[in-house]
Amino acid sequence: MSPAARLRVDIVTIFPDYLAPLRLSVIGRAIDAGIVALDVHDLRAYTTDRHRTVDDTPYGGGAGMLMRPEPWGAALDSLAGAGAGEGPGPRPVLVVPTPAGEPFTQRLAEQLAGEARLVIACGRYEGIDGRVLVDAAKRYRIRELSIGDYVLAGGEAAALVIVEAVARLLPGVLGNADSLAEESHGGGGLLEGPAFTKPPTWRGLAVPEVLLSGDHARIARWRRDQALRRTASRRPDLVAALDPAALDEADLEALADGGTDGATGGG
Ligand code: JD2
Repeated sequence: MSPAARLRVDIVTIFPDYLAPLRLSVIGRAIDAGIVALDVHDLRAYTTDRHRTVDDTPYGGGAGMLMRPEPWGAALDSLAGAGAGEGPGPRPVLVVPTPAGEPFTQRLAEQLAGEARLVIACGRYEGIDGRVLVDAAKRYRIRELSIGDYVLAGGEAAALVIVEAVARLLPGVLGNADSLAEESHGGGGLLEGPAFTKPPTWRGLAVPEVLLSGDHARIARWRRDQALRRTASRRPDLVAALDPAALDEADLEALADGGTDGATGGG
């Protein structure tokens, strides 16, 4: 028998093909390497009527349709006890993408990357009958998550986002261990500034001289200035969350610049 994957992910959807891109690129290789075990399940397989119905009209009226509870109950019952998560140990996490969810953040991605199992319930229409998660809470730890303040047509695109953000954190998924270390330490709640590769001049545009200087202290200062200016310009919410005690004089100057013209991140 092959060794257990680091993370098992079961996704329930009425559009299984929507999740096919997870088998490409970085996450696809993690699946091939046995680090991630991915199973996508068609919700309609859990219907019992001739027409495989998953939707119905909302009680109390209102626009649109809702997902009926019965197929969801059957699917989630079936997956709660399946495979590695069976028996003792914590209940598996049930991730439910919804525009009414808690914001999905890097911190949450890190938490989920520490789990052995995730089940992701992708709704469609105007969402899922409200009793489904009340009932599922007996067998799962439920996380209703939103990937951002805009409205999608269903949970599948959010599931793609969440699985990619979580799986890339697993040991062995990214080729370069430095890229993760840099995010958690060098990042420090700032947006990254611009980056450049060869050639040194392209279409008349030169790479900033400092990056070719070999002066590592000057390069670090320049990069931090760029990050601060860009963050001040684009994400004042992130600037407000910075620890003022962690900012030196040069930092404060860069933040003041960014507030006025940092939109291009240019120097
Ligand atoms: C979803 C819909 C409720 C209107 C299932 C939208 C999401 N950040 C996000 N925006 N939208 C979603 C999302 C997730 C799941 C569903 N809909 C459509 N639901 C009111 C329209 C149905 C996330 N995560």
